[in-house]
Amino acid sequence: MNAPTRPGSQPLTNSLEAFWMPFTANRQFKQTPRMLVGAKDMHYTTSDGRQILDGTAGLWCCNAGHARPKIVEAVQRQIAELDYAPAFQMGHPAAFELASRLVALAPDGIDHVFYTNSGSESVETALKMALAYHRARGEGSRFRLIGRERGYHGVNFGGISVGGIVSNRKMFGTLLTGVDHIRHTHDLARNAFSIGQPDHGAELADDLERVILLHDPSTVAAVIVEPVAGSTGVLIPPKGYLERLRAICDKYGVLLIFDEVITGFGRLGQPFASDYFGVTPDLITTAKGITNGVIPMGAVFASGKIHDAFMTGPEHMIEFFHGYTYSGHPVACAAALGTLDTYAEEGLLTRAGELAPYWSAAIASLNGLPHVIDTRSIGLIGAIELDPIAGQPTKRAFSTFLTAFEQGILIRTTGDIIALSPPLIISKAQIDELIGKLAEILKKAA
Ligand code: PXG
Repeated sequence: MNAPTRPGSQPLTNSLEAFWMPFTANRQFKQTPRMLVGAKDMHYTTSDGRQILDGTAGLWCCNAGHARPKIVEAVQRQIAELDYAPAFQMGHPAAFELASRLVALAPDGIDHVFYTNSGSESVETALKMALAYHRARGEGSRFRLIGRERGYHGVNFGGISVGGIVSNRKMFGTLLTGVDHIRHTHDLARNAFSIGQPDHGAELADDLERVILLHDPSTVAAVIVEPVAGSTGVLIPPKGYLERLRAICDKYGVLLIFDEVITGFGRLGQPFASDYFGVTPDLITTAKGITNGVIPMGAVFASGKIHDAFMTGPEHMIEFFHGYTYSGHPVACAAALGTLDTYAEEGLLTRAGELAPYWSAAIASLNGLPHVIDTRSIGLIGAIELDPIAGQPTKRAFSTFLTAFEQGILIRTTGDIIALSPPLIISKAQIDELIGKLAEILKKAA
């Protein structure tokens, strides 16, 4: 066994060395670790006993806040009763109950659920479903997948191939073949300081038509977009844009996939962004808020049209050669059921809509502070875009994150953009505290 050591030192019982941390500046973190040891409702507790106001719902996942009793109890009960059940050719009741409840929440026409364990797996699953759907219908020539610049669809090979974040792609070889990208919609010159959907840019959807025609529609299987792009720094779709994507997909028989890993489960004030924007895709990828982040789980929601295309051939045959050991894990299902109960009892799937005017005004109050080149908001999502320090991109936002953490608020940064997505239980007083502290930090920033 390797005893954890640093060169030249005694074995450490609690070294930070061994854990290679995900999406983290490992060396910076290990010099000045930020350790969380507890969480309740709107707050984290740090290892030095401080309370941190959660402005990000963990990583966009704890929509009902932390350590909520219904979810804790559901998980405890399930783990004692049925800890694991094989997912292939076997079932357990909670998986079916949950699927029925999820489908009841989904937009009309979306009536089946396929379980995964994360957003990344939901994306891979949806892309594979799209390809296999066309092939099952005898249109196997539709093999191309289309993503969008600046899109984030997790970190697996399909997801980074259709994704459009350069640093997530450039180190990893040739990726999937047969992928193309449409333009992103971020346009500060025309849309800076918008509240809600920006006015300009619906015509950018026509780029989808250009790409489809370039490759010929007969080769195109699906396009995947985030209705509101999160990880890339909160890009809100211009008015009319998503409707136009839908129309172009319909015209050419291309499937539309909405990646709702962050927008699903109430972030915009409706169960799904599809409801909020009134645009129904063929497939919806979800994760995060499905279990309030408590147990890893994701789900792909599919329309009847897609599901039914697979239900042909001999009945004893597997229809879709795909799935995970932990698809529909009993403990994850229990967490999800407890989560849906909590959302329903507290009206959380629509609460972001009630808070949105107050929230947007709070975000817009940051306009005019030093280095703020844009603020934007929709539902209970906000972004503050900062002018990068010349020659040192990302540094200004990251310093703001570090100071914010010292001062008791948790924010997220991507590039030089601060993204906020608090739990949906946040109070107006807590919004004031979050944005007030952030304003003070921005005022003092160099
Ligand atoms: N799709 C979208 C739209 C996402 O936002 C994923 C897929 C991947 O999910 P998993 O569960 O595989 O991580 C995501 C994840 C951030 C941030 O700070 C966002 C995500 C993850 C971590 C941080 O914006 N989104």
